[in-house]
Amino acid sequence: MPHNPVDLRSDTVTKPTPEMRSAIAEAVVGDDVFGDDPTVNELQRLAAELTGCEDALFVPSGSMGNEIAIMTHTRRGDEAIVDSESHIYNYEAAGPAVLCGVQLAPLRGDSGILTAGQVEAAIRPDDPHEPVTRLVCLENTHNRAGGVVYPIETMREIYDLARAGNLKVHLDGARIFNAAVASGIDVREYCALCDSMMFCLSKGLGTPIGSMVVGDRDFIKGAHRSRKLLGGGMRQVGIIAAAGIYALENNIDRLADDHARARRLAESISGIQAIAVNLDTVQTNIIVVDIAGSGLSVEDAILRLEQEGVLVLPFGGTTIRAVTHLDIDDGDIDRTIEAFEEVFARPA
Ligand code: TLP
Repeated sequence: MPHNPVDLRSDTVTKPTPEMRSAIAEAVVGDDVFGDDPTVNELQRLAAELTGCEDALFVPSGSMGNEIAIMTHTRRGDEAIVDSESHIYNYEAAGPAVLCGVQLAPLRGDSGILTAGQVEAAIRPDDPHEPVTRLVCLENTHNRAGGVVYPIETMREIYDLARAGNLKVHLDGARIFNAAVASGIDVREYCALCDSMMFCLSKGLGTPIGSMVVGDRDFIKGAHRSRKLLGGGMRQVGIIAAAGIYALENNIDRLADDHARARRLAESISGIQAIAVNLDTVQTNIIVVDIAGSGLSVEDAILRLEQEGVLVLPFGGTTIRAVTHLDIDDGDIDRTIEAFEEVFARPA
């Protein structure tokens, strides 16, 4: 293989750039469990400002951020409404049940998008036989749906309904900056339509570690306790927070390049007869490809692509996922298109 493989498995695979590494090396640090780390404090201030929230908390991962939010909003025996394709429901090792004692009520969305009507119908009556519906969790962009952007009007309808019914709304905004860049809607507008949000620094924004939880002061106070309970309090973690500040200051606008590259890749390979790409869902940096028509198993298809120098992930059923990110350039997209043609248009 002449080059390093083109790694499209996830936008989590990025390596810190020399500039980010020098921000890490120069970080001023302190013990963050004592609230003494100036770099963490600055990152939390910046995250609150960018999202229009009162306060923010630095957490080790997106999954822990979601669990912290669920734990903070709920009591044991409560129920949280989610969509059945959500990350919280599928990929967090049953964290809400195990860690929070919360039952999830999964609803089938349209490309991961729930309607206010669906949510309303799922709210439990006040009956001691039933769990208490306390929380609605939404995901923007929606990973399993292929990176689709949640329509803001639908978010508003769900938020209005939740407020009227005394429910909280948590947004899994792991890729909220992708949503904002693609839709042209400020992240503050999305955050105004939820009670808490988690976003990841370690995906499209390119840091090695870390996510943020944002919300009002009371919520963040509770989230602090939940983070401690889950073992997520960290010490001289300014060395990582420095990467987060660098990412928020430098890596948001460039997400548009990832989206343009995903679009070019999706459009090019959609011409290959043996595979199917739903171009409507390619709104950000994720491409889901159905290889059913190729006659190859997902395992074999992934192996063949790897032999051509391209790494992708199995994504359920007969699908595979490719994600563009900071470490992918135009040449990598050209190589990927060639690899797809080699594997799917010129089968051996
Ligand atoms: N997603 C990862 C995998 O876990 C699937 C990926 O490669 O896409 N919410 C959403 C919407 C996510 O996509 C992810 C990570 C998380 C939460 C969890 O973040 P981490 O991996 O930091 O725990």
